[in-house]
Amino acid sequence: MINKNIKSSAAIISATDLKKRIQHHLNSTLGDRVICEDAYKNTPQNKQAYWQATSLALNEIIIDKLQASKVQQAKSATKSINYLSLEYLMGRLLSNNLHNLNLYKSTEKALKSLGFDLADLCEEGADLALGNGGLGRLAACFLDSLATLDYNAMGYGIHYQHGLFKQSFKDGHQIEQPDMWREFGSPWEICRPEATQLIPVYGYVEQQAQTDGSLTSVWRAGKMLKGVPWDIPIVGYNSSTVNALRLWECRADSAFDWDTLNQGDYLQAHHDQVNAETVSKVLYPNDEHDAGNELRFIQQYFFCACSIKDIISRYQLQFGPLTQATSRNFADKVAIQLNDTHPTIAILELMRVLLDEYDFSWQNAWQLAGKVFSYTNHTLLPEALEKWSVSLFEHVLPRHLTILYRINEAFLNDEVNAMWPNNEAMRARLSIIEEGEQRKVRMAHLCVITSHKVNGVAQIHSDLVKKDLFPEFNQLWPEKLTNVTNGITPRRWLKSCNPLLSELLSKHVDDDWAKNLNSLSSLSPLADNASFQKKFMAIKHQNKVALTTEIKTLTGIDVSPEAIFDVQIKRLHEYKRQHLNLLHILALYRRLLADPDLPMQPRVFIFGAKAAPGYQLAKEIIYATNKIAEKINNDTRIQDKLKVVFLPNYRVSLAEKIIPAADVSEQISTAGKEASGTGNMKLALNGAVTIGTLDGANIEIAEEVGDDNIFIFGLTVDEVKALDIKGYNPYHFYETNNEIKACLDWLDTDYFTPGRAGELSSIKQSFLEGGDPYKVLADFESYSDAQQALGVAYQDKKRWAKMAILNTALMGKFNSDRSIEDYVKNIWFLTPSV
Ligand code: OAK
Repeated sequence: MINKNIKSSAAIISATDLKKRIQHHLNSTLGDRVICEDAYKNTPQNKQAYWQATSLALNEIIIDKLQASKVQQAKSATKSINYLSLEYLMGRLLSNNLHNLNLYKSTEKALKSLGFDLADLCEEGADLALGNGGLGRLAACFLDSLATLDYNAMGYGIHYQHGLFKQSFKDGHQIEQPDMWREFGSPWEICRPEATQLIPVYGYVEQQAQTDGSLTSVWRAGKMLKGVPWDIPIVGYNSSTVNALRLWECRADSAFDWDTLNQGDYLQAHHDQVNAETVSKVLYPNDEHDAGNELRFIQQYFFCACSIKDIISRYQLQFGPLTQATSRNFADKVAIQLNDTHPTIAILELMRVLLDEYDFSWQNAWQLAGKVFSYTNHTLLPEALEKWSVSLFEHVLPRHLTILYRINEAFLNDEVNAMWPNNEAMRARLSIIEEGEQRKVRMAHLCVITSHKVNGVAQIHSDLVKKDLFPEFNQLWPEKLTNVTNGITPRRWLKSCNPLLSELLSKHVDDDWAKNLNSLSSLSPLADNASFQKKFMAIKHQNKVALTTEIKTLTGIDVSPEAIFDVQIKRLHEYKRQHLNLLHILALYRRLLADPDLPMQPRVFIFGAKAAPGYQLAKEIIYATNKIAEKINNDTRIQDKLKVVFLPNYRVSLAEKIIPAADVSEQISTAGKEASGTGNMKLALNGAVTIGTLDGANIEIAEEVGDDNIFIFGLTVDEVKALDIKGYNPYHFYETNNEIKACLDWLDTDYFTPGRAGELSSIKQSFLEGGDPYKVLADFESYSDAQQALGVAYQDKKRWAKMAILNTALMGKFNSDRSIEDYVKNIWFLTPSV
């Protein structure tokens, strides 16, 4: 019962045909880069060439489908969703594309006859790491689902020359190196010079008298940027659709610069303007932290402006001129989703284009904007809520600022005043402009005011968005704020990354589970079945053996696959509380030193995390983890009962190796801080059992798997709030819990950093003098108890197998196809093109 109903136009391509196509690229496209003698076959250069030839051969097939999809989408005249995101964490594409086209097996065969192993070749591809973390990976999962469900969708973003930095460790410290994902080009991208856009920036606004006596604003731009699009095809799974991810590269518009040069002193006045090429040079490596400088602002504007122009020209190509008279049709055919506030300027740019270039009245332009835009909020952290200074706006986008003022004025005078007449405090709170020494633009306010729908990304998060973040907006427009719980694509996060488990599931599930993930629930009755348990756990063991080898290669550390593999993989942030995990590791270590015969299942704690280069404490947590790991891993007294591994350069392709091998999933954020989490879903889908707080999507995971199959601990959102109101005193826990005290005092010694006492003290300080903002000490005891219970559960092999199987079986809700269908039904109102 394998791969029911796989229908793919590409499925008819045979291994022989694929081999010919690969050979064609080896011989012609790649010229003499391949060395044919057997002795050289497996050199890195040759493997790269074979990877490239295979990718090029596949991309040819994909481009055919892309063209066919465009024709079909035009024919069906379906509404499109345009997903605007500053980040896309695509990972590698070869294996995923092959699986989605049902060509994996035949390509494997083709390559085997050429003397290569496909899985091995897939490792040659660079990750497309054009994002930081959750928000960027979600965008990638959503593109996969949109194509799978045959929706007409375009992803828009920036073609960063350098994606997220590469991480390595030097004496335990994080070192950052530039990411060179396309140093010599990428076989997956297609340049589209015909869709180049010119983007004005800087300059000033002039009032021009019209013949009827009225005044219009004319923007005299000071510089022109050129946006060159690169398309990356997005292949649906077992569907007819291939969509595109369109990434804009910024170049100087030399013609414009020559022109302004002739104006002499005018150019001089703008000598400090950013250099065009720097705009798409590098991804800002901050996760949930506002970078706040001019280049970042221009990045946002640049990609929004290119995308809005492109959306309009695609619309006009298909449906004819955009005018006030046809504006209703535009709203029927175009939806634009803002992935957090980073693309907010798209709202102002659409308004500007409609007003200044398409002669729309204010009323018509504003109505249209409200119909097409919707906004997703991905965090409640105050430091991530974007605010740009009014003076920067004025300098870079003077025309947009005048539009923004008018939107604000209308909103305050009409809507706010009607609801709260003459209420100055309310006006100040809801105004898009934050008054103060430096006046600022609140980007989230603009998004909420304009959009017809605003969603959070898990039920509890959406509730908090309503209650705590935007209570007044919720009062004004009770229908506007809503929830769409996040999801993950089961294609990448099970089918492609865990082939052994995928095969087992396909043998026991009638439906094509990679499309209909809910069908895995039919496995539930097998959770108690001894023979199925054996098979399921044997696969987990095999995946653990593979990860053991990877760990040895990457770190030199020996770990045993018999141990519990306890995994925390995500960006490093205090709210995610890697340091709670670390504190518990210290406690376990102490307990083992006090009693080396302590009965416990050996444990390997596996971390993967990048810290933002400017986030000092996050880097110190990485350093502390590495130093503590070094000491523990080399301490023979504890008989290998405890190991700690920090895998360098955590990224999508590394996640694909760790997740299938995980026994335990650490989801331990302070309640109310993690909007949703998606790693929690990936790990549970692959049979890891969660230890977690009642935060984000953990709550919904617990609802699905039931309390017996998850380890929940810690303060709830309401308890965290109550503690804040009462006044939280971390010293209380330090003084009354001996284990906490001993572990924190340990960090002040040179035990883990011989001869350099105090190197790890900043973590203790953050808990005590720093006030422990994320309540690590308050949750420690409850976490430690849950860990104890988990260790006991693991030793009951049958109980654990049942838990693991049920986690896999009951993740259907978290298919990103379901998330997309929620957006379609409640926000975008699309119909499939096929
Ligand atoms: C990044 C930058 C600014 C604002 C939010 C983010 C972000 O990555 N947020 C994360 O988004 C994920 C997808 O919705 C959620 O699962 C994470 O909980 C959230 O932290």
